[in-house]
Amino acid sequence: MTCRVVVLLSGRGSNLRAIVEARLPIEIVAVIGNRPQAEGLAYARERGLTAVVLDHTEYPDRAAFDARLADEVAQHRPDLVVLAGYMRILSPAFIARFEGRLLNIHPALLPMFPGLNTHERALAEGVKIHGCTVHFVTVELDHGPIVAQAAVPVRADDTPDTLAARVLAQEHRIYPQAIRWFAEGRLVNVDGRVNLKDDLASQSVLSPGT
Ligand code: NHR
Ligand code: GAR
Repeated sequence: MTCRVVVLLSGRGSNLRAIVEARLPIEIVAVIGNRPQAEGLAYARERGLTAVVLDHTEYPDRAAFDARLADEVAQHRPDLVVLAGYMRILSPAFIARFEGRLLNIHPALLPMFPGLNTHERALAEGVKIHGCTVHFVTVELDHGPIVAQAAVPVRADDTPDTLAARVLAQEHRIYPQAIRWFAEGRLVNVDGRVNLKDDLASQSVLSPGT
């Protein structure tokens, strides 16, 4: 049975595109966006995917929006829910319904720089290595079990934009890879650590490369 995937996004959708273009053994059964103008939704429609808009500004509060969002996601009977540039913190009630099958890509080497504006903060701290992390989503923001990471160098003349672009190229490599591992049933969660089945030597740390 192919893995049914629902993608949540808020913006550009380049990670969605990378996932689609990786030709994974998955079926993207819906792409749901909270901003009507999100480019990622336009891309999904172009590809003939089911694209759903749920505009959070039309709901009285986060709990009401998340309840509606959870019902919409559940309707598509996902095996996996993928956050791909989804910019709204998910309420505990939402997480409870999908925990263990919720992945996020975060543009930093967690547990450094959880939250927003990660590239600006990395530059301000003067770190020499930065990167991105795929993790399972839990109630505690950007603190769920880590599935894969990729590192990039920080250059002296970097701006938030040049650094973001270097990190984004790595996001496009490791997110499809992590989703493939999930779909193949190879991610094993042991005491909050994720192991890759048949690969105890941690190939899930992906260094930058070609
Ligand atoms: N929800 C939970 N419960 N746990 C996580 O780990 C989550 C999550 C929802 C989204 C992605 C995350 C990231 O990778 C993510 C992880 C949004 C914010 C945020 O502060 C922070 C982290 C992430 C996503 N959002 C503001 C809010 O009030 C709104 C910001 C905006 O709309 O531009 O929700 O970084
Ligand atoms: C990506 O860099 C992703 O890691 C980040 O937003 C960008 C979305 O790009 N996610 C967050 O910051 C979550 N708070 P995309 O829409 O082109 O995939």
